Amino acid sequence: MPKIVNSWNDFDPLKHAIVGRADMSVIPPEEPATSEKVPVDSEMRGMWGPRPTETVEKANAQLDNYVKVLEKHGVKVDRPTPLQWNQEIKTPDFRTESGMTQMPPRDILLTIGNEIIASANSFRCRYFEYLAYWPLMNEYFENDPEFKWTQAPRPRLTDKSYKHNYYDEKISLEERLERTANKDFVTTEVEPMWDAADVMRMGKDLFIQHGLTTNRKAMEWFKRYYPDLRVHSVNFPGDPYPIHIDATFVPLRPGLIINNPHRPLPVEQRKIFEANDWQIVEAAKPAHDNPPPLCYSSVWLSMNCLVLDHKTVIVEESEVYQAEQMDKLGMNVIPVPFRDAYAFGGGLHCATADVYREGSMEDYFPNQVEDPTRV
Ligand code: ABU
Repeated sequence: MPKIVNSWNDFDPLKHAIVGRADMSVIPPEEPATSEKVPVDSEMRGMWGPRPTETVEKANAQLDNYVKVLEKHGVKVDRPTPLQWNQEIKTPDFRTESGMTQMPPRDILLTIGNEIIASANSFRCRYFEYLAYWPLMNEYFENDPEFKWTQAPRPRLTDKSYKHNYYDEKISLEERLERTANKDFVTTEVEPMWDAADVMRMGKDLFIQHGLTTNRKAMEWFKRYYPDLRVHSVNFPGDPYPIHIDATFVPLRPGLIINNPHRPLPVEQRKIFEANDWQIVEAAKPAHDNPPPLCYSSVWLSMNCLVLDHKTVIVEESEVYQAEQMDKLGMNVIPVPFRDAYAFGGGLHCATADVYREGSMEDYFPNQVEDPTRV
C-alpha cells in the first residue's frame, strides 16, 4: 500500500494537501479566548452569527480556483466535509452558542512525518472543528499502514483555562505590546492548549509561537511527545495580537526566512539561526492598509504564502510588493486571488494543511549553541 502522509517542513516539494471550505461558516460569539483576539477598533466586536451567503459563495469560488491551481502544479488536493457550525457546543465543562468553520485546516492539523495531530485549540468555538477532517483522516488510515492518526490531549476549556478580566476595553496598544513582550496572555497554564498554525516545522526542530493561542504547557507536551525533536519557544513582541506564526515568520527554503518587520524575532532568539547560517530577511510591506470586511486577520496575510518547492511560491494576487520580493529572493511566483476567503480564517497558507511533501527529517541546525528559545 502506498505511503500517503509525509511532511517535515513547509518548503520541500508539495504533492498532496488539504484545502478548506467556507460552507456554513459562522462568526462565533465572544468567549474568554476570542475576545482578546479581536482588536478593540475592529468592526467584528460584538458581531456574531452565520456569515452572509454571498461572502461564503465568493470565498468558495476562490478556494475552488486555488484547488485548480494546485492541481495544475501537480498537487493532489482533498477537501474537508463541512458541518453545520451554527449550533450550540456543549461539554461537561462549558457551553458556547456556535462553532466556526472548516476553512483553515492549518489551525487544526499538524503534520509531522507520517503523523497528523489534531490540535488542542483554546477557542471553545473550535472544539469540534476537527470533525470536518475526520473522514479524510480515516481514509488515510485505511490506505496508509504507516499513517499515525493522533488527537492531542483535549483541553477542558473550563473557566480556569483563561485569565479573568484579562480583556479590558481600556487597554492601550502599548499595554498590549508590553503584555506580548512579557509573555502575558489570556490563557493560563492549567492544561496544554495550542493551534497547529503556531508551529513552524523545520525537520528535527519545531519553532512554536508562545502567544494568544498556544501556551507554555503545550511546548512541554511537544517536548515529551517528541523526545527526538528539538522544541523551541519563540515570541514576537511587536505583535499586539500574536496568533499563528505564519504571518510573522515564514520559511521559504532551507536557510531563508521572511520575518514580519513589525514583529521582529528578538535578537537573543536569533542565535540558533545565526549559528547555522540562516538568513532572516524583513518581509515586504502589504499592498493593503486594511483587511477585507468581516476579517479577523491582519494585513500581514500578505506574507501568508504557500511554498510549493524551494523555488516556487504561491502569493496572493494583489500582494504586488510581496511578489516582487519573492522574485528578488529567487522564487518563481504563482499569483492566486484569495482576499475574498481571508475573512473565513486566513490566507493561502492557513487554508491548507500538508499531507505529503517529498523529503525526510533533516537537521537544519546542526550547530547547537546556547539557545534561549530551547524548551
Ligand atoms: N492566521 C494567521 C493570522 C495572522 C495575523 O492576523 O497576522
